[in-house]
Amino acid sequence: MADLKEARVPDIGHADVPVIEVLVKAGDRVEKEQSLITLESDKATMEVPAPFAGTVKEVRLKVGDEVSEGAVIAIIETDGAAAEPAAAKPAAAPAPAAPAPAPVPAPPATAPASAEPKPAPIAGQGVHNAPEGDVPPQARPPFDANIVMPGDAPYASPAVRAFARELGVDIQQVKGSGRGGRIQREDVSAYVKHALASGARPVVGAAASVGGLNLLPWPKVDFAKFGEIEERPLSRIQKISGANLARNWAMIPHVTQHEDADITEMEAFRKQLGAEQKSDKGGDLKISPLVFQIKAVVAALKQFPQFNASLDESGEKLILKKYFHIGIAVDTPDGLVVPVIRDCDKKGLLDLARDLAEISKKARDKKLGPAEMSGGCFSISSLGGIGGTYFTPIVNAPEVAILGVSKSVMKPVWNGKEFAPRLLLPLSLSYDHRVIDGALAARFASFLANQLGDIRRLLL
Ligand code: CAO
Repeated sequence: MADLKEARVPDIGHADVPVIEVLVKAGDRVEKEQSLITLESDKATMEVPAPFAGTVKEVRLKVGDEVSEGAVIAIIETDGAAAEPAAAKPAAAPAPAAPAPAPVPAPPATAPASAEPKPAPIAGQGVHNAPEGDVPPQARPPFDANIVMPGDAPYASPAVRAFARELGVDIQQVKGSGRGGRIQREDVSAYVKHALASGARPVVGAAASVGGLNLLPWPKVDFAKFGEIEERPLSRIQKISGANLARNWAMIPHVTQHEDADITEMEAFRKQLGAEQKSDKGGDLKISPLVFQIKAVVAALKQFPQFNASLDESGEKLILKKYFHIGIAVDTPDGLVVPVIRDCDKKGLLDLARDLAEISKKARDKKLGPAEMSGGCFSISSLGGIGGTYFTPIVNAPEVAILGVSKSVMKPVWNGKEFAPRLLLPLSLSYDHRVIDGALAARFASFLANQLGDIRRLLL
């Protein structure tokens, strides 16, 4: 048998919240969870869903009304006992996501809150909208509109959201021109027009077939609530490199191949060369292990040209490079920069040592120009002077691979007869798996280790 029931405003965490949209009218058929009204607090827009299915008999609110918990939104004639077993037999039914609403006539509005049946919590436009599942009502934390609908989530009516969904547009990317930044239908159209005109693809949601990560908004936390804090703005370099790193990490399917190079002989030669530079030439040219790594990388790039390549913008073509410019990650007080040493194939170890000293100094003195940081084919990130074993360097797009170098360690290595002390250099080769297969990466890493293990090979 059909029943008349009140749909009420749930606990929204605020009082006197304005109604900005009424989404149903008398005579409408509504399904459970279908939005009835939209409320707009000073921080968020929230839709209030129907706690049960049925036919709207009367709408009790209008746009502009200010409501608090318990306000009657509408009278709904439910589909009858068969369709709503939880409402008819609350005690026997499994714990419902929302307790059954009161049949008309409802308890007086002055009744204590605890005696009031509470309607379902409101839906937060799909953001942080955790499924309620079988959580019993008493176990649920009190509703917090700021958690369900974070303040920086965009304001948009369901109709505008539906329009954006239809076009495959991620509403998070659209800038609202309405009151308080509210997104209008025209804003969605303008976003699409702009994206098409600029040749870029609109950022679309996960449901659509192309692009877009549809990520949750960044958590907004008032850290000061938990203890003392200090705010420090990011440097310009950190902001720029951060944005690049985030894009590269998100867009490139990374795999990291690890390898150890036996650099015992190389290191002896490097020390000898360094000492000669000091005594014979009276200079202070430092022979860093990095210059050997640059030479070995160039040899490996020649052997495996797919590593000396970039994907074009369409992602459908590989550009193979015939030059050998190597980027070196340099740690500066303001953040990470990657100057490029050009034509490394044409330079000897001493030339590279001079270039490395020059770019490191320029980087730390903030004297690098944009030209000195462009055109790289492959990057090396060395943490060898600091410590650690292996790590996962992030590919420096549009390059397709990067070599991470950690601190060399003396280890016992079995030589077929006995364990001998050998200096091992941990290598971490990250690569773009769209371009490079695992087998090729393993060959590249192994080739690299052989070059460093026997530096005579660098002459070949
Ligand atoms: N194993 C053991 N020792 C190493 C080593 C290695 N793999 N690499 C360098 N060293 C030694 C050097 O020989 C030097 O020893 P001495 O003081 O006895 O000469 C010492 O460590 C310090 O080296 P360094 O780091 O100052 O110089 P470098 O030429 O090796 O490196 C540069 C130059 C610019 C790469 C480095 O200074 C730097 O900035 N590294 C950090 C890069 C970085 O931050 N990468 C992370 C990117 S992701 O955030």
